[in-house]
Amino acid sequence: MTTCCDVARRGGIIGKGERCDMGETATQRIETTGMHCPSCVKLVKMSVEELDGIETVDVDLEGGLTEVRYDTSSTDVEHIVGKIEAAGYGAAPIE
Ligand SMILES: [Cu+2]
Repeated sequence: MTTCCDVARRGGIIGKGERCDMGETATQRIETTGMHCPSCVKLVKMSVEELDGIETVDVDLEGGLTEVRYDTSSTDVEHIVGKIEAAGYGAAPIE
């Protein structure tokens, strides 16, 4: 689902980290397995960023951890996990 915030973000009306006051921002940590170099980190990051409503993606190669801040009205954990898995890595949300 594309929101007005996404449209505004793409059009450069609001910055990447900014958001409208519609949706809630959630932070999800995801155990990410199978990464072994900085290219893996980039791949995971780019894959997740393809989703609408993603605000920030931080990937920790050493710790095997991806931390995603996203707009709950645009996407959800299942979609994020699906993107990481589609890129060829293991993904398990951490409670
Ligand atoms: Cu790699």
